[in-house]
Amino acid sequence: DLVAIRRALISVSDKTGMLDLARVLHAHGVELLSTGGTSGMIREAGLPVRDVSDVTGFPEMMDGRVKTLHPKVHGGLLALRDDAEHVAAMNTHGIEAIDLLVVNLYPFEETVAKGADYDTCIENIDIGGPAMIRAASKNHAFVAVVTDPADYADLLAQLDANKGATPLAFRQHLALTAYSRTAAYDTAVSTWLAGAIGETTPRYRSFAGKLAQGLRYGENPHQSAAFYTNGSNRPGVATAKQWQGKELSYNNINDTDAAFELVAEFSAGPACAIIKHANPCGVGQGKTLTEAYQRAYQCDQTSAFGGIVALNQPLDAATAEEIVKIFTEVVIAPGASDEARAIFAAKKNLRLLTTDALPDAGKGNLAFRQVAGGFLVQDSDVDTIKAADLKVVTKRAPTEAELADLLFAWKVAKHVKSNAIVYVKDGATVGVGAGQMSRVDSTRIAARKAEDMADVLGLPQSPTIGSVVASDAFFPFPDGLLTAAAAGATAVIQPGGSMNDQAVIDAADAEGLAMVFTGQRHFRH
Ligand code: 93A
Repeated sequence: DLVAIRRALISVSDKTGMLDLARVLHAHGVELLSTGGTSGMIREAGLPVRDVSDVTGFPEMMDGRVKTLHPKVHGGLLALRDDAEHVAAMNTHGIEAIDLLVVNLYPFEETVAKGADYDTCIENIDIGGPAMIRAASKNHAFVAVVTDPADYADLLAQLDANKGATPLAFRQHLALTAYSRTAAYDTAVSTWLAGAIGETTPRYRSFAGKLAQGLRYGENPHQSAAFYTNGSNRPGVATAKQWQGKELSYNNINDTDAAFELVAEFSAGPACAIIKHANPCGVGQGKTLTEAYQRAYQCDQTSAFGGIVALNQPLDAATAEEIVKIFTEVVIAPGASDEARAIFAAKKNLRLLTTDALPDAGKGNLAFRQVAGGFLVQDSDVDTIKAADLKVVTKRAPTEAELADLLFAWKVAKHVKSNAIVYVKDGATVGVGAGQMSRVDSTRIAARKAEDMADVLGLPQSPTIGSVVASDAFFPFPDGLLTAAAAGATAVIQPGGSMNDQAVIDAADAEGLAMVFTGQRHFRH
């Protein structure tokens, strides 16, 4: 299954490493064919090269749209060398076999990322390149195809080890990479076009990712896993710089994402979110970042152990000193001072990630979820409510302080798995109930956790007394609201919209609570 390489076609947009590769191929006695820009570079380097236009007998034309789309090229890539009819056709039409194809494509993804106009994006859709890649990949029984400069070293190692030939298993591996590349390329084109023409439900929807990292395991050790990135430059775990600590795990990546997206909701002053199992176990604002961290930590010290900490401002030394007092898995922040990094350096297991900025909480990517037989796609939940959007439904309107806490609680509730109940006091969560099948259970659990913390901290009373409470969806019955009132909440924020709204409002009035409706819910399943 070894195939010697006698003739190679090189046509690359990204010329990285191309000349070194051409030199070694030449040294192995390989004849080089190439397209305009690539052949110019090879010739200038003093290596012999034939222009594809000489092979095809046609000039490159139409701004290069037609360069390699010709039977002399595609026949040379597709012909089965052990099929008498194919060989006869090659002889009749003067088609020469091409044993190695080195192509990388017009930089379509980069062009889109730069914000280029419609016509420029169109012009950067490579047609001839993918056509050759797909042809060579189909014929991997005889042809090797390299689509990424990162694979040149492997190719050369194979040629060295096999006296200028490539083994089948290697060609199969290259074909797989090549087909994944053209699939991802076309996905980038269709995703861009859907956005450009404003079509949200194209008939087919595909997603492409680039392998960023193989992971040691998935959610559990018996699951293999990997991390793929999609080229988005949204600040977050995919683009962050890791300063120290071992590799992030699958769960770390998931939780770090949840933490950073949550803390990005708060841009006014210092804020901190601590995440466990993708749910916040504490979110706090403070005059300083240290205070924000302390207040987040105080919500649920028990759960915060081994958590993920996200900050909305660069990590400073004082906050770093505070964080290292307990075991934390990951800290992510939009920057970190040298002093803070020095403090963390002593904690070898603590991972520190920094980004250049916070993600824009008002903008998001598509979110998708797999089900058997397909996947669901939706806009990510980026809507936020302002005070002006709220409708007071009770006799008593919230005080200014309650209103500030209600809006804070609402932002947090959006990031808690449903059914979500969040008690907040003075700009910090004091009880979070997450992921229960019944809303009243979430209400009880959050209140009970707050009481537990009162015991731990030696507080005279539960911190839910005098708090406000957010519910991510409406209370279907008064029971949940009454549970919150019994825990000491004085004001409520919820979407409204239940058949029983009036009964819930009456219960709130009877308890002297202030309640506002958002008209919008934040399910998160
Ligand atoms: O415009 S194309 O789609 N038409 C073609 O026939 C064609 N053949 C190769 N683009 C084509 N290519 C691409 O040209 C390759 O995929 C490669 O990215 C690029 C290399 O051009 P040059 O050698 O002139 O720099």
